[in-house]
Amino acid sequence: MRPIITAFESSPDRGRGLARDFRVRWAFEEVGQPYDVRLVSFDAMKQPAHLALHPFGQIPTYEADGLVLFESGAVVLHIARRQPGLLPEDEAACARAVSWLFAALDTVEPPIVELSMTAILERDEPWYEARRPMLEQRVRQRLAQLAARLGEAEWLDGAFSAGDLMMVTVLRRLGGSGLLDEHPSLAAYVARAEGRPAYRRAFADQLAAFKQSFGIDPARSM
Ligand code: GTB
Repeated sequence: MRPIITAFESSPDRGRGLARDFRVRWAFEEVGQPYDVRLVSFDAMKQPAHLALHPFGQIPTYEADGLVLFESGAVVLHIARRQPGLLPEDEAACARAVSWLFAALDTVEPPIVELSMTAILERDEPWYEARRPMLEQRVRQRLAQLAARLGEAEWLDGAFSAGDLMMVTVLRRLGGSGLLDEHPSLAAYVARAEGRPAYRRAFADQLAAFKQSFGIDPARSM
């Protein structure tokens, strides 16, 4: 059975690959696993059928061979453990790659999400201008630490891994803020990952889904 994942029917990111189904699509492409996508509306996500798959009524979900998963990190890890390509065979190197996956989700993503949600939801609040520099500073601290560890290396720990995949999807959320560009090595790291054939295939697929949902000719570029 081909795994089935869920994604936004009409993604609010307008096809920029920022919703969390993208990391799962990319993982499938890296390991060469064909998959199907079921697009769901915001309304459908809150209905019993979807809540049976995802207790919080969100995307992405994963279904295959009777197994249902939610949480993009768990899904990417599951894909990476089943097929070669995203986790090193060496046990210690594999454990380090998993550390990076968790670091992306638990240590780097939270301040980035808080900054971007503030910009979306609190821009008109009286405290916004005072709060934003503090949130930016938290992101800057993590980026400086990450850049220091990456150094001149191509990837975070040896070969490209699920840890890099997750970290890059998290860093991409900073696009347009200028914060990533303060660290040319991190900007180059993200660009390097975006150049991977698997990334490009996953990106093209989610963009085609977005265009289809808005009736845009997929052959025309945006
Ligand atoms: N921790 C969960 C995971 O990693 O899977 C978080 C899942 C999650 O936040 N899903 C979001 C969702 O379903 C979509 S990705 N939201 C609907 C809801 O909660 O009702 C988050 C997202 C949305 C939009 C953008 N964007 O427009 O740039 C980026 C990220």
